[in-house]
Amino acid sequence: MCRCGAETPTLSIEAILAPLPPEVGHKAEPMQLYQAVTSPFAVRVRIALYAKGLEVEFVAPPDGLGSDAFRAITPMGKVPTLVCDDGSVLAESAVINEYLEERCPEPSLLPSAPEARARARMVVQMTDAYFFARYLPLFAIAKAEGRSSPAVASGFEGVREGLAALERSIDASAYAVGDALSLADCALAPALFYLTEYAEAYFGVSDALAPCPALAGYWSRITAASPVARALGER
Ligand SMILES: N[C@@H](CCC(=O)N[C@@H](CS)C(=O)NCC(=O)O)C(=O)O
Repeated sequence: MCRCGAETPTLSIEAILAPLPPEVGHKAEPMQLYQAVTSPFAVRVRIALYAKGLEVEFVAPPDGLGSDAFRAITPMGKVPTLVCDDGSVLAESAVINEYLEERCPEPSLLPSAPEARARARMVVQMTDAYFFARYLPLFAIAKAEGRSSPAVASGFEGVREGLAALERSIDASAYAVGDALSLADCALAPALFYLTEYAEAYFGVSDALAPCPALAGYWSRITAASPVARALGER
């Protein structure tokens, strides 16, 4: 008799030793990722998916980004948004990647030492707070005031400061932190892609990485990592 009063079921030794059915821990239904190929935040999640060999169904936002129909699915109407196979809806690319890491820990996108794991997360957060939050608004400012405007020039100073902080935060290695692809690379590689691809055309800045030799070297190497090349190549 067990503590709840129900009778303990008897199990044969064969049943206990039998291999688990393949579906245990792996639901058959694919997760869905609302995304856009051009979004650096969706690229971030696609790098993680490809690194882990996970298949999800890619879905376009209904009626486009920010639409009422899309906001009915995800709070801010932004991509990426992941619909888990239990129906949970997850927004925010950094959170989605942390979920994928917890849900499918192998191959890991975090180093093993707690300090290195924290540094990988630090690079993700710094990329968002000190690069994307400063760089992306410049597109609207340049459109409204012109790419040579003082507002763009002073805004880009903030971008340079963010890059200098990232320069001091990454390892001198093929990867941003440690010796393997991590969540830090998922965030930083798309950021540097958007910088090197668009800064000159939109803001007249061709030398953004010149004062950052560690970032420039990193950028020249990280594109060889196949999940990064694949995700960026889809743009
Ligand atoms: N912090 C968000 C940013 C996502 C984001 O800004 N996505 C853009 C595309 S790059 C978007 O969906 N914008 C639509 C809108 O703002 O209405 C994340 O990391 O997922």
